[in-house]
Order: sequence, then structure tokens, then C-alpha cells
Amino acid sequence: MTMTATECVLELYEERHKLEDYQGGVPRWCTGCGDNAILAAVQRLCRDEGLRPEKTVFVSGIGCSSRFPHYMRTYGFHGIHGRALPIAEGVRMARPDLAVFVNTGDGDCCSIGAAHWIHAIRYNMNVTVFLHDNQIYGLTKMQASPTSPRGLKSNTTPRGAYLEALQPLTVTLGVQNVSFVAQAVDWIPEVLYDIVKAAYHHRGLSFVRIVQRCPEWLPKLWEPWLHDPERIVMLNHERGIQTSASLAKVYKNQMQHDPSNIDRAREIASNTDMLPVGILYSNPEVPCYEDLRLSTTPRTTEFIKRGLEAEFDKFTVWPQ
Ligand SMILES: Cc1ncc(C[n+]2csc(CCOP(=O)(O)OP(=O)(O)O)c2C)c(N)n1
Ligand code: SF4
Ligand SMILES: [Mg+2]
Repeated sequence: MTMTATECVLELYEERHKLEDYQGGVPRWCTGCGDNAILAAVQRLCRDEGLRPEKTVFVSGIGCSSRFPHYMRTYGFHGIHGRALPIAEGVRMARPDLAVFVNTGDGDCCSIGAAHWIHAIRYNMNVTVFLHDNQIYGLTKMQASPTSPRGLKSNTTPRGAYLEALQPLTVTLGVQNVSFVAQAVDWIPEVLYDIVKAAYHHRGLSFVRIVQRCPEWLPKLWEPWLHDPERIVMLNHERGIQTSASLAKVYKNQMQHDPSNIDRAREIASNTDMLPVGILYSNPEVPCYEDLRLSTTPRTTEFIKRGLEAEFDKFTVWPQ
């Protein structure tokens, strides 16, 4: 069927979505919660990339941050505590045509979900993961998480947390098949957006740790970094992201870092004296699990029906 020019224009017009088309329920997060900034960046990404709401899924676990899918007008799955990653992998395996995102908290990902986190990195499925790291269990009212700083007083550590904080970047960079690791902070929206965009475009599992402020339970935690921008190191590279000239006037600590260099990425991540912001590592050549699997097992309707029948036949009770 041939189309007239007007019909073509109309069709293109229908495909374009406005920001409001991605906005779901009104967020119930506290005023000043860093989750609001992450939501704004992600909704902007969806609009700019023209993601089709019916072809986009946000999967989460449990926590304040895990309320994220409710605030998107796309498909969503508010899952089980710690289980966002395996749910997202299941979605991706069954529907490789969908864009799949994960929103997970530091408790959700690094505590109860830690085993899934490690294996998800190794499986390297094409999923964009945002770790909302506020260094505390927010929803359940202030228990220490694995990323809480040593000495932090909380309901479960009234004398202060005894252990050094777990570092999500070094853990992720240590896992076989890691393919994309970045770090953002909620209070630099321009860079947060650039990182979210680079993560979305990466083929494979992209892991973005976002330093997210929780003004309700830890209002002072990030003040030193807010008051002294030189404590932040901006990672720049032509294959990563570039700090704009106006931001570079504020964030003067700039570093050239080639994101294909994993040894340097590990060095940067393990230096806890600085807070690197940018893309630490990116390797699009790492195979994705769904590509390996789906290339050998085509998911046609006929194939699925045959598989199901074979399974049911195993339980058939034949009359004697
Ligand atoms: C199996 C299970 N254990 C414990 C809980 C209670 N719980 C709900 S959210 C949460 C921690 C959330 O912390 P985090 O993932 O950091 O999210 P935040 O609220 O900080 O965004 C806990 C322990 C639960 N819902 N399910
Ligand atoms: S408790 Fe903290 S993490 Fe939860 S909504 Fe409030 S500010 Fe955000
Ligand atoms: Mg948390």
C-alpha cells in the first residue's frame, strides 16, 4: 500500500511522545529525595529516544526507589525484594523486542539481592540497571545497608556501623563479563542525563550507580561534596561523556579516562578518596546471554507449543 505525504507525516506525528506521555502516578517520595532527579532524567530519555511506552518495561524490587515503575507510564513490574534483576532477565529472555530497565536500591541490590547482582553481571543481558544508592534502607525507616559508611548510626547500628562500606563499582568491575559501569550523582542533572543515555545505548547490561540523597534519614551525608565540587572527579573521553564548558567551571577536577581500560577503571573505583562521575568501563563486545541462547533456540510459536506439549506429556497418566 502506498501512502500519501500527509499520511506519512501523520504516522510520524503519532509516533512522537511528549514528556507527559511517560509520566505515571504522582511520586510519593519526600521533597528533595534524589529519586525525583533520577525519574526526571529517565522520563527525558524516554521522550528523547522516542521509546514506545508499550515496548518499554521498568522492573524494580522493594524500597522507596523501587516505587519507580509506578511513576512511569510504561509497562512495569514492582517485584520482590532483591529480585528485580532475575525478573528483568526473564522479561528480556521472553521478549527481546522490549527495552528493559531496572531500578534497585542499595539494600535491594547489594544486600538481599547480592547473589542476583553478581550473576546478572555475568549473564550480561541487555538491561539498563540503575542502582539508587542512598546508603540506607529508606522505606523501612533507616537501617544500615552494605553501602552505609563505617560509623553511621542507624536503627540497626546504634553504636555506628562497624564495617567499611561495600563499593558497588569495584564489586561490579570484578565480575566476569562485566560490560558497562558508570557513576552519577543526583545533583548534577546534566551529567546524570548523559550517563543514563549512554547506559541505554550500550548493548549488554549497563550498571549505573547513582549517588542518591535521602534527606529524610541522612540529610547531611553528602554536604561535603555539595559544598566542595572539587571532591568530584569528572571522567571525560570521546568514547565516554564530556563535561560541558559551563559545568567544567564548577567541577574543575577533570580526568581523561578511556572507558575501554578495565585496569584503570578498577584503580579509579577503588580510590575511595575521590568520587568519580562518568563512564568507568564500557565494552560492547561482551556477548549477551540472550543472543547466545536465542540464536540456537528460535522462539517461534511452533517451537514454544512443541516444548509445552513435550512438558505436559511427561505428566500424562495413561490408563492401564
Ligand atoms: C524478603 C523481604 N525482607 C525484608 C523486607 C523489608 N524491606 C522492604 S524495603 C527494604 C530495604 C529497602 O532499602 P533499599 O533497597 O536501599 O531501598 P530504599 O528504600 O533506600 O530506596 C527492606 C529491608 C521485604 N519487603 N522483603
Ligand atoms: S525516605 Fe529517603 S529515599 Fe525514601 S523517599 Fe524519603 S528521601 Fe527518598
Ligand atoms: Mg537505600
